[in-house]
Amino acid sequence: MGTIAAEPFVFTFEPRSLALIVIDMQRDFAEPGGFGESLGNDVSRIQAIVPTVRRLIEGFRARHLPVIHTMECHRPDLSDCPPAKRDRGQPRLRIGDAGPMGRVLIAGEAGTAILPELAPIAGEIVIEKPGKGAFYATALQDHLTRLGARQLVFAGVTTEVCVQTTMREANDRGYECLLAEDATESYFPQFKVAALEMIRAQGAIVGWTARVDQVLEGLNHG
Ligand code: TIU
Repeated sequence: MGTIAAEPFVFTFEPRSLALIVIDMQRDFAEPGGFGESLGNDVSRIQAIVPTVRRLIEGFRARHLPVIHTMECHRPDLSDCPPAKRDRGQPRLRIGDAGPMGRVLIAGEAGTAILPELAPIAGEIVIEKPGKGAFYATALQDHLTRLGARQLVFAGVTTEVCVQTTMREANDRGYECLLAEDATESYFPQFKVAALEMIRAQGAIVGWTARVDQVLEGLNHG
C-alpha cells in the first residue's frame, strides 16, 4: 500500500490498481488557431502546465504504471458530433471547419494531436472521445478493467470541463479519483479553484486533490 498526502485526507492506494489519465493535452486547446481559442479563450495558461504534466507522466512511466491519454475529437464526417455541440454559440471556427492547424477537433488533423512534449509512447492507450467525459462512447472502462485499474490520477485540461466531467463519470463507476492540482488548468482561474474545491468537498464527494510533488512522493514509497 502507498499513500499520497492529499486533500481532504490521505489517499491510500495499491500500486497495482493505479493508472494516470491525461485529459486532452492537445494542440487544439493549447495553441493559437485551435478550438480553445476559437471559443474566445486565451490559451497561454494551458501551455504553462506542460512541464508539470510531463513530470507526472514520467513518474508513472518510470514505475511502469499505466498512462492513458485522451483526445477530444470527431470523425471527419462529423457523424459523432451532435449539431447541439457543433452549432453552439458563435465561435470563430466551428468543429470540422478548416483552421490554421487543419480541421478543428477532427481525428488525424495536426491541431488535434497531443502536444509533442506529452506525446504517448509505444504501448500507451489513447482514447479518442467525442464528448467532454472520457467514458462516454469510448472503450475506456474496458481498458481499465483489463488493466485492473481501480484508482485513477487525473491531469490535463480543462479542469472544470473535460477533467471534472471525466472524474464524475469515473466516480459514479466506482473508481477512486485524485486530481493533480498543478497538472490541470482552466481558461478561467476562478473555475479551476472552484472545481478543485467542489471535487474534494463533502469528504471527497468526487475525489481527492494533491500536487504533482505529493503524487510522486507517494509513488516513491508505494
Ligand atoms: N472549452 C473547454 O474549456 N474545454 C473543452 O472544450 N474541452 C476540454 O476541456 N477538453
